[in-house]
Amino acid sequence: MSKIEEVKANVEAGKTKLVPGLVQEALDEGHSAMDILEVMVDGMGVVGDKFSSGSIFVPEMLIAAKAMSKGVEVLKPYLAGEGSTSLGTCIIGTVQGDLHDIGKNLVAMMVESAGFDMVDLGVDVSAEKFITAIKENKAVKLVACSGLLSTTMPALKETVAALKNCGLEGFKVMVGGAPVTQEFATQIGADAYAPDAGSAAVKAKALVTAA
Ligand code: B12
Repeated sequence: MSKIEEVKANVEAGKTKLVPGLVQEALDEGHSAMDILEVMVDGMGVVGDKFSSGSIFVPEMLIAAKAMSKGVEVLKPYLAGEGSTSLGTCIIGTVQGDLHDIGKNLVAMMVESAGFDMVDLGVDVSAEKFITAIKENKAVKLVACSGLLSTTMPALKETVAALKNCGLEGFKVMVGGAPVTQEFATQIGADAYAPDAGSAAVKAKALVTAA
């Protein structure tokens, strides 16, 4: 098994202690940070499929998520560039009712590296909390909302509506997460959608520089 395959297998198995070392070894062997990230994301896909088929349960999903987060910590300096000039502040969070944060954390990391100051509100974030954060922070140019469950897609819709109707201006709203599509994003009135963290960073920059 190659080092990169070992990373994937150990993320799937939730080997929290082994994954960081294996990620470092894969980097040392010359694998790119993006390639290592990709196999870890694939590993989480396998974990999700096993959960769907009933061969694993929530605790196994949770330890796999922890293992991936530990691996991402090692990759962070290699993935994030140097955002020297600030494009403004980005407020990010996972919408109310939703506790998934790996994808949101990756988006935060990449958007920050594109040049934004990042304010991460965490998970289970209500529309009111997003709005309060816009009021409390300077130069908010972007609000990024993540949703991973089909059951929290209505919360994404409500959040976008609340952000658009709160009377505050000067920021764009971007949405994303596994069940979200461009079509859904357009339907709920979001300014942008991106399928992954890399394209989220590109879109975020384009959104605020085009304004
Ligand atoms: C890990 C995991 C968990 C962990 C989360 C831990 C954590 N700290 O995040 C735990 C165990 C807590 C969990 C719980 C549950 N989960 Co879960 N989980 C997963 C799993 C396996 C991986 C998710 C993940 O991290 N993927 C890797 C990241 C990198 O990908 P990502 O999140 O999609 O993010 C990328 C893009 O979507 C995008 N993106 C994400 N956010 C944003 C935001 C913006 C603005 C933009 C532009 C882009 C963007 O960019 C990201 C990076 O490239 C998925 C399976 C899967 N295939 O996704 C199921 C999955 C999402 N969970 C599922 C379910 C059902 C649940 C539970 C309801 C299970 C239960 N019975 O309790 C609970 C719900 C808890 C809650 N209220 O949130 C289902 C959802 C089905 C559905 N369509 O609704 C899935 C798909 C599993 C399955 N196949 O059934 N889960």
